Amino acid sequence: MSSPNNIEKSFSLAKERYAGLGVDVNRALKILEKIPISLHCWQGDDVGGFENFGGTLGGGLVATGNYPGKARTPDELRADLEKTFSLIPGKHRLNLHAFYGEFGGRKVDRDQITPAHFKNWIAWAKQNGIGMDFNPTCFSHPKAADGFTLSHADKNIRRFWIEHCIRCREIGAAIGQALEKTCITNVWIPDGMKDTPADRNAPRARLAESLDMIFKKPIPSNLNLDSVEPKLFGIGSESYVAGSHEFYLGYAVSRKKLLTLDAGHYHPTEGIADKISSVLQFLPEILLHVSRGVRWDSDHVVILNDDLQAIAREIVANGFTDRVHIGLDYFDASINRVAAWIIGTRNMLRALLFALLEPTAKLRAAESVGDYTTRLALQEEIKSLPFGAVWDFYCESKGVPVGEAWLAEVKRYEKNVLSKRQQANNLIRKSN
Ligand code: RNT
Ligand code: ZN
Repeated sequence: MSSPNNIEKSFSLAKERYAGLGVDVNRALKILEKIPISLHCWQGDDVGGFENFGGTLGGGLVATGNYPGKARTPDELRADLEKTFSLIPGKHRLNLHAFYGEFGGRKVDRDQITPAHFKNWIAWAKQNGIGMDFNPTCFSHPKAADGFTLSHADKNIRRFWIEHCIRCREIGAAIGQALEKTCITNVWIPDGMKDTPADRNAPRARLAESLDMIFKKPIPSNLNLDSVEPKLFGIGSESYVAGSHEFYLGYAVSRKKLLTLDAGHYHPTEGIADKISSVLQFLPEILLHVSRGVRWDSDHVVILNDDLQAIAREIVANGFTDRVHIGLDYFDASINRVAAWIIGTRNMLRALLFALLEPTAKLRAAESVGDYTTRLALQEEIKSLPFGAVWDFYCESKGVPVGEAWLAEVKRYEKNVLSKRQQANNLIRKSN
């Protein structure tokens, strides 16, 4: 491993190299430290939640693997998140789903939740100085069992989910108020059909009407912003999804809502990077669910691949860092869950840093005179610039492990904390 001295030396050489291309490395780092990543709580327990009526994962979401040590309580999940945050440079956010409320052993149905059920989460976020985002949970519930929620043909079921979403916005506003940081409340519903529908229109008409009811009450935009998340198909909704891309794009533009672009929600070779500057012509702000689909919307841990770099590049090169809110959305139960968070978040940050170190002015100058040869040559040379030295220095300057050193800390945590949880599980199983 590099000594602090070598890290500084490599950094200063890297700085010079980038300066030669007109890139101000210190400026890049100043921008990077102001970009929060919203960490999705659901990586910590395989999208399980803390309700007390034993639902199973639904809505076409599938978490595979049974790596030991998943969080079983809010305190365990918070401990895992604290460990995660301590190994990632910068200040970030927590993205919470409604079924992670604390219900004190009681059955509190989704249409009954209030900010009080989230007071420990809010206090914890405040203590840690982080912002929060929020999500209605319109899946893993008996009233979502037939695959429809806000677009359901049954008025009572629609009413139930509308009430849930209304309450979630109120909770979002309470979060925004308490933390003095705007909360984004993102609505995603699974509604769709496995096989060819006879009526594609009616569920969409009902969905638009339900959404209008949910968003009827104005909430100050400094407290809560609403976002809507499209999807083209899912498991069990292969032939039809009511909340498709065009549906929600139209909805967001006409109702002045944010649009959530999830990297796994489009056709397998269709990325979201190119959508960013398209939709931002018509929407002031958007939310991203950065994810990685392998052959389908499989929600693999985000890796530093071309797709991720393209996303970061589009945000940074266009100066959209204030208009694009970055959240992660994946869940892998086959590896250490804390490591999964850290790997994905560090990759998101590395992609952003890589983009911040791009000599964009040079690339655009070449492009503007039609010199596509220079553009391509530079785009390729950039790939072997000393980016790693800048990243290492950034981690070091933020007091988090450099390079793979974070892994030893996670292994220690696994040995001392996570593996004990599994033992406790075994004990419970044996005594039954
Ligand atoms: C599902 C959506 C949605 C969920 C989370 C748990 O396809 O991506 O965002 O993953 O709300
Ligand atoms: Zn998503």
